Amino acid sequence: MSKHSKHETGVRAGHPPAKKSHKPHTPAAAPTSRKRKLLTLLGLLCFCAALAGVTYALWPTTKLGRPRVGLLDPTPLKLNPDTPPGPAPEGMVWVRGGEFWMGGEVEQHNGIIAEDSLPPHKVYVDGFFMDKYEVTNEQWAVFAKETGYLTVAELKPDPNDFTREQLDSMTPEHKKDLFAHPVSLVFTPPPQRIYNLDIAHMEHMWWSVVKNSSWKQPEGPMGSIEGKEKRPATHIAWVDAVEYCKWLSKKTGRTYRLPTEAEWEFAARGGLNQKDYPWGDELTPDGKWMANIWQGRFPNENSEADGFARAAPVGSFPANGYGLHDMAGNVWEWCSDFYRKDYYKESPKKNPQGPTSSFDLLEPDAKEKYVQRGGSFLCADNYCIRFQVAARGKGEKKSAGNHVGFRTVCEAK
Ligand SMILES: [Ca+2]
Ligand SMILES: [Ca+2]
Repeated sequence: MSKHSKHETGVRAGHPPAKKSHKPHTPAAAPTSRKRKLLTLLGLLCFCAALAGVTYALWPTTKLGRPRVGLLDPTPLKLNPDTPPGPAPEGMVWVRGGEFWMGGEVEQHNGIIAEDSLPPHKVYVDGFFMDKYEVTNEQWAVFAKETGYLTVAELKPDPNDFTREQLDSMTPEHKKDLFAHPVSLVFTPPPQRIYNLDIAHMEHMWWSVVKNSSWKQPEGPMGSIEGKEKRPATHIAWVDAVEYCKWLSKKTGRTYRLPTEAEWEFAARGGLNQKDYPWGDELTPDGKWMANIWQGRFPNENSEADGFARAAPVGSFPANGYGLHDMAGNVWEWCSDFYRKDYYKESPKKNPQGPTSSFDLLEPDAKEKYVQRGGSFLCADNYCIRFQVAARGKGEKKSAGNHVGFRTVCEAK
């Protein structure tokens, strides 16, 4: 607004200099005229500053106190009648569907606004059943035992899944070592203090490629999931999650699948309209942590104020309005949609399914990328901050780490 106002003031305050120089006027009149113009200009500037101040004060603001992008819509949401088509499958709740505002302003570190969550746009989704919790180690173990399925993280890496740039950056010894064992990514706090998180590709400072890390050994070969059965299954790639859904569908005769991104966000909002989090606009209402995220300066200091340094047992935090837990934080959750930054500018209003292909300008050579939602236990106020309900994440379909899992939806019959 201020930029526009300055431009308008400039146009009004003077005429083109060439014409001005030809205007006849007395020498005595010139200072008076200039003075009047200066006073007019000053008055206009004061008026604009006052208007900007009033607007800033009245405009809906986010938690960092800056004006939101996009107007809040006070119109009540048009939700579908809350009438499930039948009993909910085990571990699931009915999410009624209806209209909602999808996307919105998402603040990243240093006050940067995430463009891929804009613009806010009205979307309709049909009702569906959804897992109350992220799929757990216990549930994944049943699938693995019955089918013998091995996740991407449990297999040796395939060179075809790497970009040319990634392969070119490796030495022959590095390649030989990397492709000889199953590997996955494990968060490892760096020994040195990281002050600037704005440098590109900083992630390698805290992500370690760890041999034999998988859902069975989320922190690497020294750990196990014994006693962690109720924690979300992690190191799950998109292709792994899809196989789980296929197995569950075949086993039950119903249609289980990953949620679309629109279904996920509708569900995560829990019936609230355009709020920052699944529970409202305040991060810690009454001083209470509502999600498993990171407290302190990422990636060096985690005070664990919410009680967990890594993934927490599912349901350790309160459910949202639809009875869903951990829709913010704990582990990222895969959606069925391809990721594309600008999709919201053209997505259909009814049951959007995502774009027909993926593209990420930051990694143009990357293989197919899919949407992830909700953030994880690694999302902190000074970095990521993608535990906000409109925030989007992404990952290659065969990528995994100890902060990525999923939950399923089941279609109404
Ligand atoms: Ca935590
Ligand atoms: Ca989650």
